[in-house]
Amino acid sequence: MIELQFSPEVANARATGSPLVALESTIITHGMPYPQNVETARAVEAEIRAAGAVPATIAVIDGQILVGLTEDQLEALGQTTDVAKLSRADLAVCVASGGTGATTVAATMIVAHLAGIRVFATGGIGGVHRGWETSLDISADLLELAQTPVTVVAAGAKAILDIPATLEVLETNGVPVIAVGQDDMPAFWSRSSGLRAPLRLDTGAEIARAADTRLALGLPGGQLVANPIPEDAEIPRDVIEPVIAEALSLAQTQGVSGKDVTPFLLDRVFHATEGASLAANIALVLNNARLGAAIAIATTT
Ligand code: PSU
Ligand code: MN
Repeated sequence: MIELQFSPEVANARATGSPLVALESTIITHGMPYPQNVETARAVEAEIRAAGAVPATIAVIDGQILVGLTEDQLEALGQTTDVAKLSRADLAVCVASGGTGATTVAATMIVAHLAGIRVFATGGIGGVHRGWETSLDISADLLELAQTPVTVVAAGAKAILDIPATLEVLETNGVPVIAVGQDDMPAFWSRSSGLRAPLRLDTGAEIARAADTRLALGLPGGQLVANPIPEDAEIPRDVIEPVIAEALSLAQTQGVSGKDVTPFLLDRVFHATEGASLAANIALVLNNARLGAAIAIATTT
């Protein structure tokens, strides 16, 4: 049995039964530039503590699966430029070979579940990429949601994706997609994707009850909670869409593929919007952290 390494704060929360919220590390290493990545990671942790829960940032360092990072570990991870991006397929090889890597949504869900943590907050999940007809690029995050019982709070799927196709794959795999406080499916930097979300709930307590009910029904898998970015931070769809289109065509010309696609697109959008996309990304992650804490607090079992 592989031992998880709990930080003192997380170990204490487990001993006292305090509500825990898992956090991923790929958003730190591949989703944002330094130093905003580390500052955001700290701010997200602080937001969760202020809301009455305990943050557990997950990563693999020197083959150890860490649940909760110290200040130094977070800083080191944020500064390193060649950290591996670990999804379901990569986790075991990294641990077995004593490697270091940042966990994606899929790998973070796996570790959170091993640690008994039922709620996880992030920015946007991976999904079905535009051009999937030829690339077959479908994020492992979607299949993880189908099988691992963790509630993932995100601002929808990233807008760089094919959102209708992403919703179809989630539906096929029995994943509840729950918009919070509105009928529309959010689109990461924008509050609306122009599509109706499959399901809607309005409070953290309702979302926690839905997760408990899923377990009681014996249904495997998690839930995707799609929490719209706060109004004052959003980038309207008609502003961001041409930027995404340009980033996508550049990715195609340069032959970017596989794991590199998402980080490449996020970086291009960041530069093209002169950092506005990063500011929006930070605002939405903080917003998701608050909701994640509320769900964790309302989770009983
Ligand atoms: N959310 C963000 N920024 C990110 C990611 C999510 O705001 O960088 C990461 C997550 O770790 C997610 C991954 O699991 O991007 C998706 O990568 P891919 O499309 O290669 O599965
Ligand atoms: Mn992919």
